[in-house]
Amino acid sequence: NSLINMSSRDKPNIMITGTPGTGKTSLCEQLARETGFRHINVGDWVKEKSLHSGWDDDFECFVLDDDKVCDALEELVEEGGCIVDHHGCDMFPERWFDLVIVLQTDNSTLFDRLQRRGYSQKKIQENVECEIMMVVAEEARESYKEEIVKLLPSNTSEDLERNLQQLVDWIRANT
Ligand code: DAT
Repeated sequence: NSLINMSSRDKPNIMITGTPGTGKTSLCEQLARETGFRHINVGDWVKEKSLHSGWDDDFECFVLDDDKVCDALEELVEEGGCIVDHHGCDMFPERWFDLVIVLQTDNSTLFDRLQRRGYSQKKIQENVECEIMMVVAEEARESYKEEIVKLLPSNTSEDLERNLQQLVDWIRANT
């Protein structure tokens, strides 16, 4: 019943979302390698194809142009077999995804990862608060059917391994 959206594609699509630093890209890269699914890192697409309307000095990030992003990804995603990696999930059409994974990381672990990434104290604090308030989890629940949204812990390498295996199994069961 998780395949309700798959009317026009043979392979499912997975959204991997979560606050920056929760481990989306690490998981997506390994998942793509193991399954042959295509990893779409939305942030990279935005930078490479200028799918934004400038830099936001306050939030220290590009201001995404949602319409441009969706137009750019539409053809690929509608074929199926895509793993979309982004820190937000409410800008995409609901029909695109058969499974929406929200990665979650404990505050102090997330803090350390973002510090290692060289983020400013302000940006670290904003992201840790976003994680505490479960902003992305809430966004996922509001944007997709409850039964396709899964929250997964992403603190340790064991978590990463377990999440990877679970998703590999899900893809094999649904292709
Ligand atoms: P994101 O794509 O969500 O911003 P990332 O994949 O770049 O996150 O990971 C951020 C850092 O944390 C990176 O150095 C790898 C590490 N990491 C990711 N997932 C992890 C996990 N489950 N356990 C330990 N470290 C992890």
